[in-house]
Amino acid sequence: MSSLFDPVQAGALHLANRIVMAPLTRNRAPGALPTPLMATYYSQRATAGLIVTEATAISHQGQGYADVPGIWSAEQVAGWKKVTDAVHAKGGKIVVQLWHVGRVSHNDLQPGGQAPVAPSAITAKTKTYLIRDGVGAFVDTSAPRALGIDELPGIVQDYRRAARNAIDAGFDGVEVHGANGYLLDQFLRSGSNQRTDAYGGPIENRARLLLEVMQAITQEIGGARTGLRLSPVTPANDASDPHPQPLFEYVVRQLAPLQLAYLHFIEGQTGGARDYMQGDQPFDYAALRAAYRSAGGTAAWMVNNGYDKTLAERSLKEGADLVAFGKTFIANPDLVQRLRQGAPFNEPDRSTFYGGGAKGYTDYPALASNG
Ligand code: 8OZ
Repeated sequence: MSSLFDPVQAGALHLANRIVMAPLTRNRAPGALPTPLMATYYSQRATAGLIVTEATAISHQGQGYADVPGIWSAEQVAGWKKVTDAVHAKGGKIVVQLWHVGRVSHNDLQPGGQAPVAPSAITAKTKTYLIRDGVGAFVDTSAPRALGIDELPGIVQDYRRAARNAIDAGFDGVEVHGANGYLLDQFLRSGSNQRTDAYGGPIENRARLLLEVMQAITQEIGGARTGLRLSPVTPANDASDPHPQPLFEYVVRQLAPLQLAYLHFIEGQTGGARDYMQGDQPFDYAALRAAYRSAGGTAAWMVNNGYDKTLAERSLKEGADLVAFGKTFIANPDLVQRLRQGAPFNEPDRSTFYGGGAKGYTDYPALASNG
């Protein structure tokens, strides 16, 4: 039986262990540019089997928070190259998480101060994060406008270009952010998608944009370098749908032919209850995986949300291939070693999660090296 510390192949990615650093928004990229400090931060965590970067905007329109990085310009690609070089120098593997926030944004963050875009003109009951005069604050998201059907090919193209940029920047692959109530999840779920065209209504229509994006990216860089994150029941960012089981089973069956590197699931409420429900039945993750496998899907199965070592090992026994750790990785750059030794963990400091500099970012201590 495999352990957390055994290597695994995820598509084209050969990973030294099954411990993944989850994507974590840190708001330390002013002007959407990756910095040398980010290279230090990620390289400190290079013993993870795989690092998934913080969510990274595919376009200016895809931005929804202050000081999050992008991957649409040559300058951003050059900044990311320093990050990937630093991680690779330490023997690590790193993919970039590709992000379009949709309605979870603010006019102040959008090109020309315009309204954010969404499947439908429904404001998300959630907050975003702005930095004004150097002071960070959570503020209500702005009212979005509904995307015209003629605008969707451009968004697919933005994802495709971002994936190409990721390879040019030296990433081992990409993870598409299809979770947590951002654009692709807004299209999937009925609470945010009330369109009456080919992208709204029945499940096949609501899944269309996500599947077009996945097809475009896998054509561009190969399925074996492409992962996807989904969160079937999370209420994050006002996401809602009363019937998640058939929706997400449809999605994974459609993804099976793409031979992705991995599928990444947030189980339950992001950062919260693992047994959170939407609709009237618990979500059945085993049935989801069975639907994917019986459709021929070969991607590694990555799980996330509130894992500790015991739960992680149980999950591997039950058929998961990879386990992503979030907040624990913020505070423990050498998490792999600590899990292996059963060493205690540093506690994360929430006050430095979003924004700031080295404090609470690159200054968490590693264990003294034992040789
Ligand atoms: C925390 C703060 C801002 C964004 C997500 C990208 O929830 C995020 C995010 C998390 O996926």
